[in-house]
Amino acid sequence: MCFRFGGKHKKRNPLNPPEGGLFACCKTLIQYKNSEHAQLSTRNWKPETSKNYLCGMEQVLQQIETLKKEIETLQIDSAKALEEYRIKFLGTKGLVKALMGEMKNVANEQKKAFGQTMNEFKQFAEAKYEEWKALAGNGTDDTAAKIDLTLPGDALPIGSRHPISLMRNRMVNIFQRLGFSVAEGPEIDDDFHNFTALNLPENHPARDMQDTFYISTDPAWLLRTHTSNVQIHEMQKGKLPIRIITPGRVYRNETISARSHCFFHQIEGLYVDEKVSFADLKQTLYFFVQEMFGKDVKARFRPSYFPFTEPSAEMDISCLLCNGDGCSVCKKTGWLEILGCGMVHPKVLENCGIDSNKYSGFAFGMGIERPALLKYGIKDIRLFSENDVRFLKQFTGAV
Ligand code: 2NL
Repeated sequence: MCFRFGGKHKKRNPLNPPEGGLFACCKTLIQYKNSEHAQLSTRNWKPETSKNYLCGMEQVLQQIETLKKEIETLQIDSAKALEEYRIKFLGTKGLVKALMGEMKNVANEQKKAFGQTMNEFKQFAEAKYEEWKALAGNGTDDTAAKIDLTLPGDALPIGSRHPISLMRNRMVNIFQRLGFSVAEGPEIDDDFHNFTALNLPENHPARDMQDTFYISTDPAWLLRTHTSNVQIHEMQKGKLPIRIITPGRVYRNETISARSHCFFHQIEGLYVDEKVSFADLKQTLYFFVQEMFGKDVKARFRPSYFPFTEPSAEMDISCLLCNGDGCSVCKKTGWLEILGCGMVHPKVLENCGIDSNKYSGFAFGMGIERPALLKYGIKDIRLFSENDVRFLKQFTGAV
C-alpha cells in the first residue's frame, strides 16, 4: 500500500480516508491504480501516517454522509465537470463501486443494513447526475456558456453584380420609365417562334445550321438566336396594347474570340397599339440614348433591312471615345452602331393573329455586351463568361 504523495507509486485512495484509515477493522484497502482519480478530488486526501485498515459500518456511514455533503455542494456548470463527476462517483472504478465492494468485508449481520445504505447512496449520486445532465441539455453546457451574443457577427463577403447585369438593369430601368414592362420566355424554343413567325423565309441564312444550335435529339427545337421569340409568345396571347422589353440570353453557333461568343445577351423592345408610328420609335430611342449615354451624345438612323420589320433602320451614336472625331474603336467613322429597329412587318402581326389594318407597332433589338465593353473599358468579351473573381471583383460598388 502506498498513499504517500510524491511516493514512487503515487497510489491514492479515492475514498478519501481519514487519518488512520477508512475501514480500519477490515483487512482490505482499496487501491486505485487508475490515474483518472488523481485529478478528481485531492481535497481531503492525506498522506499515510499509519496503517490504513478498512473499518466497520459506522465509519462507512460517516464517509457516505461526507460524500453526500460534497455532492450537495458541487457546482457542476460544464460538460467537463459533469463527466468528471460521473467518473469519480459512478464510473466502473468510482467511489460507489468501491464502497459496494466493501460488502465482503462487512460482518454478516450488518450486510443487509450496509447494502441498503449503499443503495440509497448510489441512487442519490445517480439522481444528481441525471439532474445535472438534464440541466446541461437545457443549454447550460460548455458551448452555450461560451457563446457571447453581444459579439459582432462574422462579416459575410459582399459580392458584386455582373457587368452584364449592371448594363441590363440600366437599360431596363430607362424603358420602364417609358412604360415598358419586362417579359421573359424560353431559351429553348421551336422553329415557329424563333424563325417562321418572324417572316424568316426557309432559305434565310439565319436558319443555317452554321448559326443555329438545334437540339440534336429533336431538331424541331433550337436554342433561340434572339429574344424575339418572347415577343411572338406575347403577341399570340392576343392582349393589346403591348409595350414590352425582353432582356435575355441568346445563342449562335459562332467561333469564340475576343469580339464574339456563342452565347450573348440582348434586349429587344416591342410596342403594338393602334396608330403607333415611326416617329414614336425615333423619339423612344432618342430618349433611351440620351439617358444611357448622356445628353451630349449625337444619334442618327440609317436605313437597313430585317425580314421582321418594314421599314427598318439601324441607330448609331457618336463615338464615346473620340466624340465623333474618329478612332480605332469607331474605325475612324466617328459613329458606333448600337441597335437595329423598324416598324413590325404586317406579316409578323398577322402570324400572331393581330389585325395589321387596325394595329401597328415598332420593335428594336440591341446587344448588351457591346455597350458593357465600351462603358467598362473591357477588351475581351470572353471575360464576361469566364467567372474569374479577379475580374468580377472590380465591379464591387457599381450599381
Ligand atoms: C439587332 C436587330 C431587331 C427586332 C429586332 C422584332 C421583334 C418582333 C417583330 C419585329 Cl416580334 N422585330 N425585333 C426588330 C428590328 C431589329 O434587332 O441588330 N439586334 C441585335
